[in-house]
Amino acid sequence: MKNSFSPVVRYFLSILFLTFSLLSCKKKDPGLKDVFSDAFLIGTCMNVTQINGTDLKAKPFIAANFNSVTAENAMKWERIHPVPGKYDFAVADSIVKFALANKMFVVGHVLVWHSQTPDWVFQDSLGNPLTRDALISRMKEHIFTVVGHFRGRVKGWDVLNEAVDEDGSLRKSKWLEIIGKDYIQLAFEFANAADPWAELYYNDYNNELPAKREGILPIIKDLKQKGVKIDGVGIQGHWHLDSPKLNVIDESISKYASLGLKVMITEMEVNVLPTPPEVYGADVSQQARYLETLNPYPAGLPDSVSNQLAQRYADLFGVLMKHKDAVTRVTFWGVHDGYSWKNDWPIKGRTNYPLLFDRNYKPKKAFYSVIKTAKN
Ligand code: 9MR
Repeated sequence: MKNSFSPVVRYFLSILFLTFSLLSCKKKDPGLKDVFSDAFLIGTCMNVTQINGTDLKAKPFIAANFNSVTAENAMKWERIHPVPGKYDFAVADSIVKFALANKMFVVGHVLVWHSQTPDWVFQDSLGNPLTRDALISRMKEHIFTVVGHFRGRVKGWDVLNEAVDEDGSLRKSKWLEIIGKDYIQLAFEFANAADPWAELYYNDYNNELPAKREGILPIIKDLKQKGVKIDGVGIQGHWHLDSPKLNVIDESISKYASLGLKVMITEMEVNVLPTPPEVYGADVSQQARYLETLNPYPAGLPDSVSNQLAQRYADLFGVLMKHKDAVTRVTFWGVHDGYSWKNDWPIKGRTNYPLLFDRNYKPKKAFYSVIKTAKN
């Protein structure tokens, strides 16, 4: 049959066809979780904007890239149990529902913590400090209610968060002051009684650093010797371009794993902004003053720093992959750079770039350097 199109039309049609084929052949980036499916779970934390759909892109993106979810704030005492006798499960329930609909592993964060716990928790109705027995009952009631509510849906709980100070001593929290050091054992026992099938974790920041780690290891050994169930340790992983050293992380994973614990990186990010080393941890009560010099990249991250970040992430994932038998999950503390708490802490109003995806959900150089580590 004679071709009825003129050569000019045919020429434009073939260009159109070629462009279309090229566009549709452009390789799609793999989902982060799929790249590491033989190694460990890849998680993110979720906030209200994402779960309520204000950010329309968030949910499909999260489902495509992550297979574990932690509520960034929705399960903290001040949110889920804001006043005596009143629980508010609404946000946490939507996060859990979304996660389960997408076959994700849900982490419960957090049952017992010194921070984000209202003052009333430690006081009676007249504002006097609670007795030891009264605080134990209150802790038990909270743990039974929250863990009981999510039983069978939340598969692992951060039972205790940040109970140890930088020097390895027990943090002087209200929990310690009023109950004494067995509050730790009690928290794990209550969580286990409330859901015998859930994994139970101790979670902290800077706990890969030797002094803090050496304070935590004996606490965990003691729990294990007493037959108290504890399944894993969360190293939060609020890290920096220059700190901590890789060998410190490497050694700490081995030490925790040698106790028979699963090891998780539970709140990972890499800060790229100048930060006073005294606030290298994640103690939210610390704040530093804003100075323009401390916010050097408001308009975008220079290539030189993007490259440094990519290299740092590759090095960190190199260590995690080396320990993939012990490491069961790596959770990023934020879906993309725009969502990171590091834009506002320890200095408010900065522009940080600590994650693998940029503010438009585009994979950064660091994303590609991380996925390469899965193939080595
Ligand atoms: O990212 C969380 C931020 O939105 C909250 O304002 C802050 C205080 O509740 O907590 C942040 O998450 C913390 C986590 O729950 C525990 N480890 C340290 C994290 C960063 O502060």
